[in-house]
Amino acid sequence: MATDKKVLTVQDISCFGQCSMTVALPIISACGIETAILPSAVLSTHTGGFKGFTVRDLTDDIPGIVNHWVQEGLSFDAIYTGYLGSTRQMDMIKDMFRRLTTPGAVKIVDPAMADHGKLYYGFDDVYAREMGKLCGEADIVLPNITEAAMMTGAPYVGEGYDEAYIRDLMERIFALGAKTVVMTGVSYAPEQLGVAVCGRDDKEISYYFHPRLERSRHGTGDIFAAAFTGALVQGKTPLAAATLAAEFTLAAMRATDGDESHWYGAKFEKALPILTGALNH
Ligand code: PXL
Repeated sequence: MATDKKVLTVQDISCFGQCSMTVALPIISACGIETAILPSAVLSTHTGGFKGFTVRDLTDDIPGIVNHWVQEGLSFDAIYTGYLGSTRQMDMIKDMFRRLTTPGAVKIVDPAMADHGKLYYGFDDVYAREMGKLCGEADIVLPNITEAAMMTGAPYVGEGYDEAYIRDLMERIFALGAKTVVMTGVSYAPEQLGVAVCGRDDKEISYYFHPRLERSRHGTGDIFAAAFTGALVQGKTPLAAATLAAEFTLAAMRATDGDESHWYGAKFEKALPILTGALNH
């Protein structure tokens, strides 16, 4: 049975480019869950390859929206945050965690600020450290390895690390205060890539590995995070939600392979039946 739970997601609207809000809303909806949105910024496109994009930061609009929702008595069973427009928004999100949640609500933070050893356009070390503090207030944090390193001050070593390195990154995120880490882009062999899941009190890290595809794609972290959120709110464990989300993301990437005109994102629409089939019954 689909639940009647409600999710709030806070991230930017990149009007064109298949990332952040334009993938999160349809994906969480496809999981059978009512989704409210709070846009952190509006950009004409994402920042990963387009030139001359426009940006409207919406930080100053957020307190009024939150206050109105509190007045209306609205609350959410999960709040999932992604790409943000400013460090000030992080305090606003901590406020939402307190004022807009049902008892037992799950707080999910995807740092959405870096990949392949580099911060995205417009972000700096201060942003990365502040994001670490926001992750400290989360139940579940969804970093890739670059983000985990940057927000905890750990070295980023590229490929060729071992489990002790991943364990150290996770311990650093637990030390910030987070309860569960779901780390993407983990690999101990050239032909594989996967997700590592660990709770603060778990002895072992659990993994879901899949074959490594030839190229990485923009927005796939957002696709993964949205599907993870939907599956988790539908009652899956973090490992089961991460597994389904990884399968869904891989299918979206495979559906895009070979279409060079679609360089800017992944065709997640083609893979939505995987989520509707797995979650809406
Ligand atoms: O996919 C993360 C993301 C979200 N939003 C914007 C981005 C990016 C990554 O570059 O530029 C605007």
